[in-house]
Amino acid sequence: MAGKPPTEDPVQDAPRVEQPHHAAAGLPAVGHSLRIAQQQMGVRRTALTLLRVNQKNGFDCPGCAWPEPGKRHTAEFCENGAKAVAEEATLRRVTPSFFAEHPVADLATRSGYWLGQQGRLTHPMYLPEGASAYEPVTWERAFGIIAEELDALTSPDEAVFYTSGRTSNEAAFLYQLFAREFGTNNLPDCSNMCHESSGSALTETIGVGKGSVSLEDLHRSDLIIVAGQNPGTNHPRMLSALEEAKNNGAKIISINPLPEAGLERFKNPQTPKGLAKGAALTDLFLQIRLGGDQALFRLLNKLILRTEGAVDEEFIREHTHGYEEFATAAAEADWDATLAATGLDRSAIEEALRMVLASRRTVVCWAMGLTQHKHSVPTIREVVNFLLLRGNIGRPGAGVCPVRGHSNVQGDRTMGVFERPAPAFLDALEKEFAFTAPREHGYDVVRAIRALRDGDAKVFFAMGGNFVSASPDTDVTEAAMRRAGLTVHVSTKLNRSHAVTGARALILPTLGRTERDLQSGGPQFVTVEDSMGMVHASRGRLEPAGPELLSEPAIVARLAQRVLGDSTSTPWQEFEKDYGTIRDRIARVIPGFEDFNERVSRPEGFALPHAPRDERRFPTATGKANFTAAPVEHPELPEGRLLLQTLRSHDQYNTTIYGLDDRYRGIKNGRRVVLVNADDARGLGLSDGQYVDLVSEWKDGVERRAPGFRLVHYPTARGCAAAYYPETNVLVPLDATADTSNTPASKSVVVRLEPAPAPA
Ligand SMILES: Nc1nc2c(c(=O)[nH]1)N[C@H]1C(S)=C(S)[C@@H](COP(=O)(O)OP(=O)(O)OC[C@H]3O[C@@H](n4cnc5c(=O)[nH]c(N)nc54)[C@H](O)[C@@H]3O)O[C@H]1N2
Ligand SMILES: Nc1nc2c(c(=O)[nH]1)N[C@H]1C(S)=C(S)[C@@H](COP(=O)(O)OP(=O)(O)OC[C@H]3O[C@@H](n4cnc5c(=O)[nH]c(N)nc54)[C@H](O)[C@@H]3O)O[C@H]1N2
Ligand SMILES: [Mo]
Repeated sequence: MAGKPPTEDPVQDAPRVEQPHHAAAGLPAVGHSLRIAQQQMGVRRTALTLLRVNQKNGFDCPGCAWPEPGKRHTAEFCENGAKAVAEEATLRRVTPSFFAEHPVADLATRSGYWLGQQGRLTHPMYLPEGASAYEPVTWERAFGIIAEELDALTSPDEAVFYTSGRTSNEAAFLYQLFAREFGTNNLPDCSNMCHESSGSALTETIGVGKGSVSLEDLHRSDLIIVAGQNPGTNHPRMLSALEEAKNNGAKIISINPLPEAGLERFKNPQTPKGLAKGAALTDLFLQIRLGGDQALFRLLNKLILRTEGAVDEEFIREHTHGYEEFATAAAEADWDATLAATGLDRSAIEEALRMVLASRRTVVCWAMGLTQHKHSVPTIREVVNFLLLRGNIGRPGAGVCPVRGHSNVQGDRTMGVFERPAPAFLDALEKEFAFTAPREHGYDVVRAIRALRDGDAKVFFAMGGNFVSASPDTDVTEAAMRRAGLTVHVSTKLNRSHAVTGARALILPTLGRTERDLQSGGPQFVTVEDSMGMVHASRGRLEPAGPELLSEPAIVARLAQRVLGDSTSTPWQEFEKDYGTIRDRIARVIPGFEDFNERVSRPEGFALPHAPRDERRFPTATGKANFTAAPVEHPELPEGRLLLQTLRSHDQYNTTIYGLDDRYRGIKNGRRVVLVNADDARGLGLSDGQYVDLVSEWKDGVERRAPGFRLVHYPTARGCAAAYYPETNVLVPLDATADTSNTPASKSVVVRLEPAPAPA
């Protein structure tokens, strides 16, 4: 039997603190995930469902975007993938009677955890203007309402079409096509808050905004640097790849302000040895200050340049541009300034240099710790400089590895979900579909919030996600959303974005990855692209959560017909009937997808081309890989303040909260905690267990406050603090974004801690 959802809320947030762990995964992890899964879907469904995850004939895990190995285990999922599956395959339901019992004003008082725990959405629901509760609505009427609002706009650019990265390639392709036939490039997506900095930096330097390594490359490398990433929680299957690399002789350096358990030691539940003792993963831990990475890599680059025979001269001559200018800038890197910016010891950096010089094949992996700072783009460019110096791009066992988040976030971009589409992409789209595509760039996430806030955008449509909770500056974002005329969410589960609405609102329930997708043309499958550019099919098997649910492609196809009417010559009905016809079009529009239907029928899928990786060709403006020489920056920290990073606990998937524990960090039963170095706490006159308000300080002078956090002494780098997202999004100013990529700088928020009363 599956357990009942909680009826009370707020769930008592009463954190208990234990010692942090020094190893990840292993049997406790498997037991923990099965418990969560069984509460949601009972024993039998748990077993049936989990065995299908990431199998060649099964569905793609709706968790992270880590690739599947060629040789798969029966249980090719991880603890957190199991939680993601359970969250979707749950037997709990949110039906129209639930909405009658819970008016919007009531939903708005509930925690994200409570909302998510209520179960799957089953019916299209409508909140009329001035009404207090959502009421059931037919799909026909729902599409009619959206068409009315879109028709009434002065310009198509007053509509915003958001995507979260779980959307399949097929749905994403139709969605962007619909938005562009409607007349706008306003296609912000979760990438804008995530790996946009990686895309910006990589496109400029190597010509392709994606990672250049395969799983095989990782297994074969000599040195893997993991910077700003917590794979033990967020990409647990990556630990198996790191373990395999180590077995083949690789060394691992991890660069992080926090000692993350998964990187220290990994107990692989799929090998007998792993179960018993586990493998130590990290050979060198560089406990860096938040935002110190650019300075660190710049100094390493200087030291490499100074070492006789260390640079790959032939590669640099043949394949790169801007070397001289970069070498001049790097020569200025200074030990004292770097030690101050990074908080590291000289000896640790010297040890890192020895390991770098000993490696012929180096990979750098990174995630949000590098992408969510003001200077993220120059930081990632410096990582590219570092790899270029020793010819580590386009060589087996070496390269750049931005580890993506959402399971199809990379594919959505490939399909054209992007507010700044390349002209060549629009040309191909126009040719295929006989319409004139808008050329002006659209809004990204931050610009979309400003447009809603200022009344320049009036309709907000979301294909998945939880825009209100995921976005920065919660109060500003919520006020912006409430100004919209209509907000629409295509969703699987209830979340806060359904409770903070425009004048009118719609919730459109959709199928998840795990569910059977039957259309009039027969059973359908969809495709996804993983973090390493592998494309493969995903087939759900479970009975859909309700008979009313429509698939995402069906929703877009019907919406497009209703909104575009006679003005479209695109065969939307065909697309809905048979997704193979969508793939035929993708094959003609997007390079690398030739013979898409045929190639994706192979169980292991196929790899998209990547010019730098495959042929050391760099499709940049200069035709070469570009060295860049930005000035070194790092966050300034005023006296008596801390730099706060907002990050994920072990029991959450972005804004979806699975539970209240962060097991590896030793936090139980609570999320309102702030991790502070004991010496910093003492310096501020604060102590472990005390409650504080977090107050963010930004140059606009506005006070942003997150009240009531339990202070936890934690071995983080000096001057740095950490607390969970999305509770702390209220502290991230809308205008505090990364240069160039415009990604919210949610890993470097200057805060002061004010003593607060303990909760009653
Ligand atoms: N279970 C689970 N899996 C997930 C997700 C989830 O929420 N739950 N989310 C998915 C998504 S969308 C994404 S984008 C990824 C996110 O994956 P991660 O990027 O691993 O997620 P975060 O929790 O934000 O962790 C950031 C890490 O970077 C470190 N860090 C922070 N600032 C710095 C810095 O300045 N320098 C360095 N060197 N390190 C720093 C932090 O200490 C932390 O270890 O995970 C994906 N997978
Ligand atoms: N402060 C701070 N803010 C951050 C971050 C941070 O580290 N710190 N990280 C940022 C990052 S990396 C990201 S990616 C964003 C995430 O931003 P989003 O992608 O917008 O947020 P999620 O929490 O992943 O979205 C969860 C919702 O997606 C819906 N959903 C789940 N599966 C499906 C599906 O198959 N189809 C549809 N249609 N809906 C589905 C459910 O209704 C669920 O409630 O947040 C960003 N915000
Ligand atoms: Mo992400």
